[in-house]
Amino acid sequence: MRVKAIVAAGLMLAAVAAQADTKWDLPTGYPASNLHTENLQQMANDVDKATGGKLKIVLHPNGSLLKANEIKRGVQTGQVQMGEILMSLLANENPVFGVDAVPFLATSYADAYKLWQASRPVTEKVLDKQGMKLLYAVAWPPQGIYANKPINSAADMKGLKWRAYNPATSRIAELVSAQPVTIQAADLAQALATGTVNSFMSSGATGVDTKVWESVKYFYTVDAWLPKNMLVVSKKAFAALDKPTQEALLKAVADAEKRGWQVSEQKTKEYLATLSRNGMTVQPPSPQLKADMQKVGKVMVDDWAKGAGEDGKAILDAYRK
Ligand code: PCA
Repeated sequence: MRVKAIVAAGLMLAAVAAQADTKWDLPTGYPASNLHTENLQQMANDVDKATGGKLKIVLHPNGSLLKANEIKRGVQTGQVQMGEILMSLLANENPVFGVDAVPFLATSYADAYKLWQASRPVTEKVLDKQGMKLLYAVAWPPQGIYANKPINSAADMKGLKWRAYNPATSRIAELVSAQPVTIQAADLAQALATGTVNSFMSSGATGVDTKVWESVKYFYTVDAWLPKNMLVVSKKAFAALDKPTQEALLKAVADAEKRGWQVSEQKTKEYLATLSRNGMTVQPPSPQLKADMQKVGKVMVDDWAKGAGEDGKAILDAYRK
């Protein structure tokens, strides 16, 4: 009798365990209202719905669980199951990750998307070797120059206290003789407010996220590149899901990738309008500034191609086809 009861209790526990919801943590480096974060939240909601609550993905925005530069390691070491990462942040590890931050290689959404299609297979391969599965990538709006004074040429950038967010933006500072300091978006408002930095390159999105007009007054729409955030999952965590849940996740991320690119492009103008509305001067770069930045871009494309070797050549060939 007692044995039977114990066996029954054991079976019940096993049944409960099999049904228990899986909870995943998803750290991101950007605030909840950011376009990428909103897109991720919708993806998480879609997965929740499609799996009847079996897979719950909990977002941790703005570096609240892991800082932007810690997220990849967090996924690799199994501390979290998923993570959103600024791809070009990893360019020192492998130049393939930095192709979307090479100035003037792809400056429109159409070209950025084409570049992504050209670089996706290699990117997937590199991540796979590191125990991660690439789920999607979505572009940020085009990158321009923010500064606390008018900038009409590269000479005007000399000596600026320049906030960098990846190796490419540090390199730009070197090439124009500005002083680079690496600061991730979550700490940017503070760094501007305290005068640690007075200039940087980024999108209108990050300008709005950080209410940049409280510190800087000029934005030049250089449209130099469109960097991407990518969503990755630990292969181990993914393999532990049952087949229908895996399929629901893959469907939700495919939808999110499509939606993300559309929303990013749609919002580009709105962000610039918000900067203007808050008193900023928003304008295209002067011909001199544009020419100077293109010179910087030329040096960087050549450096990139050299550093990225065969993989890089394959990406550029596919992109230019
Ligand atoms: N915003 C992020 C990365 C690119 C962008 O547009 C940032 O400034 O950190």
